[in-house]
Formats: sequence, C-alpha cells, structure tokens
Amino acid sequence: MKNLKLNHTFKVLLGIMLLVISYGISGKETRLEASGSTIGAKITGTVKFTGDPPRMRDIDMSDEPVCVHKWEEWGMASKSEALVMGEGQTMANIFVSIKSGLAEQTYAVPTTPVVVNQEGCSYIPHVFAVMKGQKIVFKNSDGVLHNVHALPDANREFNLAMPGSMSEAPPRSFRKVEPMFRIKCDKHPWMLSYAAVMSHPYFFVTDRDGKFEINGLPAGTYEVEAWHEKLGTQILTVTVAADSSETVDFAFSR
Ligand SMILES: [Cu+2]
Repeated sequence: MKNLKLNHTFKVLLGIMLLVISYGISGKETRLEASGSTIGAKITGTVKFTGDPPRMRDIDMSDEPVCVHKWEEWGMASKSEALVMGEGQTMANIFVSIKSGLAEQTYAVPTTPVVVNQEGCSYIPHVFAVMKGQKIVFKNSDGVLHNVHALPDANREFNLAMPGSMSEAPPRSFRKVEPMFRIKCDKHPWMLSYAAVMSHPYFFVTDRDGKFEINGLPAGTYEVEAWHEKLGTQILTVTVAADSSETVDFAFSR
C-alpha cells in the first residue's frame, strides 16, 4: 500500500518535472497555427534562406537588467529578430497564407484569443495574425514598463501603456482586414512585432524549422504567399485535389 502511494507520488513529481522541463524548452519559441479543420486538402512546405545570411546586430538591453537576465536564461544572445533561422538556414517568422483561390464566404472567428507576451523586452510571438474581430491579449511578463503601440493603416492605431504591475491588458481586436503592419514599444526601440488581420483561417507562422502547414482547404487552385519582414513576399501557385496534400517550398535570399 505504502509502495503504491509512493509510486503515485513519484509519478506526480515526474509529471511536474516534465512540465517544467517542457516549459523551459518552449520558453522563447511559440508556434501559431491556422485554425482550419484537419479535414480537407493540405498545403505544406519549408521556407529556407539561400546564400550567405546577413549578421544580425546585437541588442544592448543593459538598461533593463530583467531582460538581460531573461535572455541569459534562454541561453541566447539578444540579437535583432529581423532574421531568425534554424539548422540548415530554415526560416522562422515567415507568415504563409492563402492569397487567392478561396470562395467568397464568411469564416467563423476563433473564440480563443491570440496571446502576445512581452518577455525579455521582446514580443512573443514576433509575427502573428488574427482573424478580423478575434481577440488579442497582450501580456507583460517583464515587470517593467512596456507600451504596445500598434501602427496599422486600415485599422485604428492604438497605444497601450503597460506598467510593470499590469501583467495582462484587456483584450484588443481589429475590425478590418489588413496585411502585415508593425507593433512597437516606444520605450524599447528594438521591440517590434508584426501583425496581420485576416478574413479567413488559412495561414501559418513558421518556427525555426521553417515548416508550415495549411489544413482544411477545399480542393482548388491557390496562390500561397510567404511574407518576411525584410525580404518581402513571394507567391507560388498550387493546385490541391480533395483531401490530398501538396508541398511548396519557398526560398528567400538577399
Ligand atoms: Cu518595451
């Protein structure tokens, strides 16, 4: 009996440890996925950088020791996030979306908000998209003053001060469809995030592995667009049959 109880305690402890470990690993990396259903056609691929990549500049965060400490904890140098790559020069922060080919229709807006955290004086995620009307919750895990200054064109600009004591702001949303625009922090000039407002759920933001997957599409011919904040956009056309899968790969260079 005692053994059983010990065994149970051990399992609970192990569970907690695994949770802590997996949280540690996924600390800085977040993946945003399109909310399309898994039934239907699928377009997948990988985005890579070809050629010699530019060196990213270091960011001096010494004015905010809490942020310096955070990057040390992540085991990463605080560098510009204008180009983030994985092994084999696969690219993170590429926004892949269906540009054309979808029928004119209204898609359900996800009820789950997109969460954007301010941590280590950076926005996590660095690139994201929401559907028109979908809630965005801005968080502040740094305990220092940040302000979320959204600079859209079609939508209304806002500037949300988030003192260190405010760990979460009331949700925001955008009313109009709009391609990628900047969100910045006026206190920390290196802090940048990019957001798009979509009419449909067929989009994906790549992680360091450069992989994307857009699910739940009806059969058809689509223009697939890949966007990068510095290197612009690329469009490839792909035809998918019902419930089948096609691969398209993108390559960016200087
Ligand atoms: Cu800031």
